[in-house]
Amino acid sequence: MRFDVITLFPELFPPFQTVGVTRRAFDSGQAELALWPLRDFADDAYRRVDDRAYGGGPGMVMLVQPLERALIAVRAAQAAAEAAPTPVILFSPTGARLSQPRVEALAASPGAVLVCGRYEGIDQRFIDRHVDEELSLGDFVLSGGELPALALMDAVLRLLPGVLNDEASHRQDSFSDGLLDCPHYSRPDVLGDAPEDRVPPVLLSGHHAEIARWRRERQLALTAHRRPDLIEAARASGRLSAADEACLRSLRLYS
Ligand code: 9WO
Repeated sequence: MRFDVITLFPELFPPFQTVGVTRRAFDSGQAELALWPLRDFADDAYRRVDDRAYGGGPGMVMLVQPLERALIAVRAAQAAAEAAPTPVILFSPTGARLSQPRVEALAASPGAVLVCGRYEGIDQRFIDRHVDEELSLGDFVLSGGELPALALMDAVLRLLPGVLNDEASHRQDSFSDGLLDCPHYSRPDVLGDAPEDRVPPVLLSGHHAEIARWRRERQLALTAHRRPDLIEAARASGRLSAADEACLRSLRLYS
């Protein structure tokens, strides 16, 4: 898995390579991150990478040519490493919403070139010529594409084999089966005097089948309450069992 990141702020990335499960992906050699500081690809003495927008208005636009020179350098480095040319992804609120199925597909791919926008945006001609996919994390505006790039790499790298120690832990994640995750508890089993201060007794019972049933019911209840759209999607793709449907019916009786 190889990521090439074109950015004005490469210094935002190294910490990500030194902590947690993402560190494991890099240390084991399963993942590689190449940073391409955009300012290195400016062509004038002022290292200019932005200019005013045609048509006027506030804010600056990222110039096409430094971005193209950076992308040419990425392609040369990939060729020199005998690595496949990877698709170019841009992060923008106008993109398609990133989803766990898209993350899973990327985790099974050779990687991507991540272009991080700054200022008011990128000259449209770079997007038209070179960008394969625009991705959004949601309906909000950031000051740059770097945090979305880090978020995407985090989501992808944790799926690489051997990066999370516990194989089962991503099958249980929110979204890995299209439902929200169940609540989690650890010690102490009693935190205070209120009923909510106690760990649900079933989790202390040692009855694995009952615990699994309780967790599935909590997943279904939470998802039906917070994200009914996900229940519909799971139903439409045949991911709800007869027992799940029975559970949802009884939740409706009690709600
Ligand atoms: C910003 C923007 C705002 C409203 C409608 C469309 C838009 N496109 C962009 C854009 O591409 N901006 C560039 C990247 C330059 C400014 C900072 N950028 C950015 C990316 N801000 N917010 C994002 C982003 C990316 C993914 N998910 C949420 C926000």
